[in-house]
Amino acid sequence: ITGHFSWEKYLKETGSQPAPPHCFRQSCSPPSNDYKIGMKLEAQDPRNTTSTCIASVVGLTGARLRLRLDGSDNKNDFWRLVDSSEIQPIGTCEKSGDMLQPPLGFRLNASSWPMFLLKTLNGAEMAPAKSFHKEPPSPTQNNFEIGMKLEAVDRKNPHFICPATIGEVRGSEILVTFDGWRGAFDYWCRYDSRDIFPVGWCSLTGDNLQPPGTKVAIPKSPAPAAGIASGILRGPKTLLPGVPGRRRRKPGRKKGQLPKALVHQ
Ligand code: MLY
Repeated sequence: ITGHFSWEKYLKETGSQPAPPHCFRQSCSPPSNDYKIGMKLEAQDPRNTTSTCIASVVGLTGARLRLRLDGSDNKNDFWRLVDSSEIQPIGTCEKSGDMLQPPLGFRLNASSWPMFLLKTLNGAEMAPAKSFHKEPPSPTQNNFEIGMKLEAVDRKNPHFICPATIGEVRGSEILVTFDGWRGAFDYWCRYDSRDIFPVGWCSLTGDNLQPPGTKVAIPKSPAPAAGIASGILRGPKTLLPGVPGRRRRKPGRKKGQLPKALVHQ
């Protein structure tokens, strides 16, 4: 393997600061992940959040579970923290007087749901109550500032957690920008989103932190070298000579290889 990503080195190289842990709706000591593949639990259907469904743990990564709703296909897996308020032990729904629902896109005829439910729960290994952790409280206000570094779920590829930077702050919302990906994966979310983590989270939980992308950012406003209104005439995405836009790889660096600065020696 090539060298892994080092926050320490990266923060120095980029001259940036991590967002302080109190900015996040995350526990300062991450919850333990005591689940096992195959265990069943109740989960909110992400595609129909008023439904409580049966889910199976199909994967484990750091403090997260990869879940699949029973009766659904394998194309709609989703990830939840073990301290998510959207998961609960089997039996919780019934105790509250509600009924377990088939997932959106239930593979069988709706009329076969009661029998399917019976069969899927019969002999199932249910995740024990002690493996569910209380969701941490939300910070009382948005304490993020532009430029702060963090770790964030790539919502287009939610199994990935990646180095990111606060790009903008607007009221309760923040723009999460992914380092080295030219904006392609950026998103807005609330400051108390469960998809964002303090620097060092993945190393604490044993989750896998992706290295930053290697794509060079397109500058927001071109350097004012080519005269007044050049930006207007050319449009914002046109590259001016001397602006570090789409640079070629340095000679000697192979395609897909990280720049030296990003590799832990
Ligand atoms: N196959 C995808 C993966 C991109 C993932 C980007 N994340 C990590 C920000 C692609 O190359 O587009």
